[in-house]
Amino acid sequence: MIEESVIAQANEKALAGLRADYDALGENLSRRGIDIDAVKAKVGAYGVAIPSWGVGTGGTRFARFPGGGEPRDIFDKMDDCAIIHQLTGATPSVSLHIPWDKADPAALKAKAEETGLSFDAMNSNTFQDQPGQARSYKFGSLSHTDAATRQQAIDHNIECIELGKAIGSKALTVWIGDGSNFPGQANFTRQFERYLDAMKSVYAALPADWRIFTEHKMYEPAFYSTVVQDWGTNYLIATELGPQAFCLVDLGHHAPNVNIEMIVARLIQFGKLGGFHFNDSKYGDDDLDTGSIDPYRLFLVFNELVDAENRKPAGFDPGHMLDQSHNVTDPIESLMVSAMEVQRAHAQALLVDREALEAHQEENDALMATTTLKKAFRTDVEPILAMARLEKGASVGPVAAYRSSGYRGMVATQRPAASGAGGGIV
Ligand SMILES: [Mn+2]
Repeated sequence: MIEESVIAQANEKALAGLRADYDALGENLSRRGIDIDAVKAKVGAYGVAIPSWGVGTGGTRFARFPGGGEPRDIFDKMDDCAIIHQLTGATPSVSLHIPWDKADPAALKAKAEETGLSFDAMNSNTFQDQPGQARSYKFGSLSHTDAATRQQAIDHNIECIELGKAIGSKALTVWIGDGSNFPGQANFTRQFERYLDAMKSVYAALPADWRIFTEHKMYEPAFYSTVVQDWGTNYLIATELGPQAFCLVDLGHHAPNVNIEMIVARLIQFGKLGGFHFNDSKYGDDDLDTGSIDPYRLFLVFNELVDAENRKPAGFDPGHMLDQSHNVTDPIESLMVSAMEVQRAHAQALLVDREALEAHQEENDALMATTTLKKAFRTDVEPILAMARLEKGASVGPVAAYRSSGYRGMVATQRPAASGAGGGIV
């Protein structure tokens, strides 16, 4: 961990300016009928999970350029995740990917205790073959034409649940690469029937207090058809499986310009929104840092979530996780900035004057309705985020504190340079 005194000294230097900015914003919000401390309390209570695979340097299908001091295993990854949470106060949990993060459950629990982190959703992996694996996933996993291959994929998912049970996780996220590359290669209906049958076996192994999240993705690695390609198919799956099954929305898994916030609203309305993989994209599943391309879209997603929180629909409890690939930045810095971008969108959405918005909607005043959203989005909520961090003992300026701590240079001396193997991007 980073020396507390390093963080405290930097915070001390920033305090007077932050206090002035916070008070000025508080006065502005007060005129708008908003209590800044109430917003800060909600921001402070918010957490987004870190994907274990996000702390390593990612890559593209062309190349990967490893950075220094990359984590060698899940224990190094959890050390990096602990730094992210120490500095931002916004990332209390880590999501494991199996078999990449497979380890002795007692050792994982001990590491969680040591780092103060908990375990978010488990993630299964049937989109690549592991050394010594009996049957290949080249032509699919849970929807494979061969029953024994499907069973192998089912067994792997159940193994993920078992490990998750031992370390206190409460959810399994399933994303498969199954699909086809040529028209005629697969029978859409038979393939989806096989998938549903296999998923019913996985669902049957869920503990009563667990949820299963299925993640849709339009294309890649299959480039002609994908078995779980969009939110409609995802909704069918969650409905077919039962009340513990929900849809996971990865922001990058849609066609460009798709109205993701509306998909979110639909899934909330019908009680099937399971959670998010936050990231950003320009062209496809780019896995760019959250909020780096289209922060307004992120705000609009949170606008739907805050709207739902206010209405409190039964069972509404979506999981929040980052899922991105850091190819040209230090992953710890990208994950800190991304976690704060998610918090920012949440805070901005909390500022929306919902009473006014509803009135404008009722009166069909399109201009004033959209201006109401823009007014919240345009508000610089940084003083709220920074004050929430300060009060939690985290850092007012996480990236600057991280850089001055020398953490990356320190772990680079302890962790040998990794090979050029591809990063996991899901
Ligand atoms: Mn994802």
